[in-house]
Amino acid sequence: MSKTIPGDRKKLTASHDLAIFGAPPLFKSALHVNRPIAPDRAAFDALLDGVWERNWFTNDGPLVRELETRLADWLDVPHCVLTSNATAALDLVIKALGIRGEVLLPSYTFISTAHMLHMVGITPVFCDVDADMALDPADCALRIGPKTGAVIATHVWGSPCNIDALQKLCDAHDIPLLFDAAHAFGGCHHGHRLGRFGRAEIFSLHATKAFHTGEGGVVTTCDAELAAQLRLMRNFGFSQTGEVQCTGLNAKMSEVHAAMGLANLDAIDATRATAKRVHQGYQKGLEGIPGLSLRVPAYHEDSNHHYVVALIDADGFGMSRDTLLRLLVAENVLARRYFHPGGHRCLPFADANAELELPRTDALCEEVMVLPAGAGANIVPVQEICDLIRFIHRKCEEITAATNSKF
Ligand code: T4K
Repeated sequence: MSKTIPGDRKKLTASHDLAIFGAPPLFKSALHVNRPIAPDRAAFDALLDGVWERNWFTNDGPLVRELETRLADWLDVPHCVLTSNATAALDLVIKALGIRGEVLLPSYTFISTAHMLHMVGITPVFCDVDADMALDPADCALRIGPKTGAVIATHVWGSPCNIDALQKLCDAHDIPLLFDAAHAFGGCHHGHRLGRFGRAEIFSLHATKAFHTGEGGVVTTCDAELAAQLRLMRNFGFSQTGEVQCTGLNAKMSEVHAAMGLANLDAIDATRATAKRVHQGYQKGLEGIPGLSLRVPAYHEDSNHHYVVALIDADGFGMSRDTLLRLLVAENVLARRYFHPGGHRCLPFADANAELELPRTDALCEEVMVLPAGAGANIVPVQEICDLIRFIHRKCEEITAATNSKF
């Protein structure tokens, strides 16, 4: 897996071999978290030829319709509605379902959901996560009230959240359950691919996702009426005959983006196999390092393996996650913390939530480190990254002593 990373590596024998002390970085080029997979260029070009021949670039074009049909088939869900991105898709779903008041969501998720809610006048109610890092149904139950209009749970890191418990809770309160499936294309629950659960699921098809269209989103649902409404709403509320049937906005996917999706869908099996291989490589390579554990999803039957998520316990590992990140970034391993510092501590929500205590979220924000991996991960030198982390752990006392003045 390391063949495409050029150059001779420096040998790591003493702590002063690390880039933080002035040595050259271990990797000549930056290793990113979730670099996009580029689709086969010939397949993409062939699809674009058709776009040029038809001179039809957007507005529910044939490639958008073909991708919707193929996604419905692949995900085994009756309705797929493609959009310009997942954030716009969520906006449409909220408006189509007439959701108001308060919406429960995990604090440990991408800030776009809370911002979208805020922008449409809904109050996000931040909840804590469970041991699987996903929305905790028990904490949700404590925060549901008469103003709660919906629950939006994230299938974080590509595997399902606790769908069954959340559905039970929402059914008991007669409120819609939506899933933010931005991370989770290809994840499975009870042997079914995600996409058919809750009232609707919303996938991001951003370039960094397990399956992508460059920019894009897709709403999947078993609700035919909702799907029809979303189709109108993504196109300013216009029907096929040009009449305005409801309020809407421009959330359409273009033909060029759909072409990217079709070309990527052709390669999805290979993409998934690579992601799994990389994940397994990290599992093996990082095994037994004290204070470092890889996230193993509790509810997953088949994660998409797109994210490699490590937890760093500062006492056990010998240094904090942030110190380790600095050392890795200096070596051009651009590992990242994620969803930091948690939605309830971000603008514009921090003041209103100053007293809110979400201990698991806060702990994750201190401990999570996402490693270079994902769909484009066939260029990630997994073993070398693992060896580097192991070396840093072995030398942590020496490094800490020498870096005390730096950090
Ligand atoms: N819900 C959740 C749970 C989400 O994670 C997201 C989006 C959403 C909802 C909303 O979905 P969308 O409305 O976006 O469809 C990225 C993405 O912009 C965002 O889509 C994503 N989640 C979020 C978690 O990640 P950044 O700022 O953290 O990463 P970015 O774009 O800098 O890319 C990551 C790395 O990939 C970079 O280090 C550089 C590299 N990269 C990126 C791009 C775009 C490349 O090498 N090539 C590229 O073309 O936001």
